[in-house]
Amino acid sequence: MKKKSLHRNYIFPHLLLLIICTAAIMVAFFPYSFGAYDEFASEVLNITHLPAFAIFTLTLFFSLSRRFGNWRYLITIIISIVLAIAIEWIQARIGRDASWQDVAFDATGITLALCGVYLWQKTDKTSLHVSYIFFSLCVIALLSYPVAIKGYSIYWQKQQFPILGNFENEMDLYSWHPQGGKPDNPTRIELWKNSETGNQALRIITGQGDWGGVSFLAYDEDWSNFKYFSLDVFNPDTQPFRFFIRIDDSDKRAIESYKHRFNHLQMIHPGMNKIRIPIHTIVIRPKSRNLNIRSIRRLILYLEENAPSRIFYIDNIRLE
Ligand SMILES: [Ca+2]
Repeated sequence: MKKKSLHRNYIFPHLLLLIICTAAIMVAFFPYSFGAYDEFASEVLNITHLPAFAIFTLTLFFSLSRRFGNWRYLITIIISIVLAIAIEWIQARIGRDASWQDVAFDATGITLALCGVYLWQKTDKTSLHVSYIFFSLCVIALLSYPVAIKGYSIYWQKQQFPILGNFENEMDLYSWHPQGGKPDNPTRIELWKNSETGNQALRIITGQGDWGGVSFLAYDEDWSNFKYFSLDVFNPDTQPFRFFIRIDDSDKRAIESYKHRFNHLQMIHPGMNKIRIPIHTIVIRPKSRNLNIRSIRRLILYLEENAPSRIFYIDNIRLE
């Protein structure tokens, strides 16, 4: 009878352990693609290290024989940490993203899980149990916050469509990213408010160097129902400058070669420049093929190679 119940007690954690390890190996070592959502998916995956390792630690602990006594804690910690480091070590060697941040998430999951087990085994005090659950939820909420904001910003960006950026809301800063310049003098961006009209625009301060400007991830938007892609560029300088507009579709060749994407050179004169490009022009511009206007992945506005540091403003980026 005792033997039977022991058997029942150990078969479940062992089975769960096997399932978790198989799932973790599939996710950690096999390539996957979420297309335009790759970056977001990898951030979500980073966070899932915490619950995954918490569950792994719990199942590992309970699948170890009770004969080990308090050694069960040490054995669990050692195996879990070795596994956490081994996953990153292997990922670094097969071209997947490996990071100490992931190991930190793993360690947090391991610590929370083992503290929980210890608390439940050593005391029956409900107040301690509740405090522990509250503390754990706070830690998880704090660590998940950046990913939650990122998820919300994607939803918010889609709600604004066909406006791609009017910069009236701080959320625009999650959609538009500075790029280029030099490592010690990178491009910076900020919302700028016109004190007379109250209108806000994006102020771009490019670092001296290559391809300084801004990029926007369009999440494979369908632009086929519109006639024009439009934007305003304000040049506070007394000299004109060369300004480039690049549009990629979701075809991976677009990122590999300029022949497979829309490229447009525009002179930006002193003062306000209202740019309006027919959608049809965008479709037929790539040298090697037509752009898939039903699946627009990326928009980049930038200055030429080795351009001097420059300040300019963009606003009302939209489809009409
Ligand atoms: Ca505006």
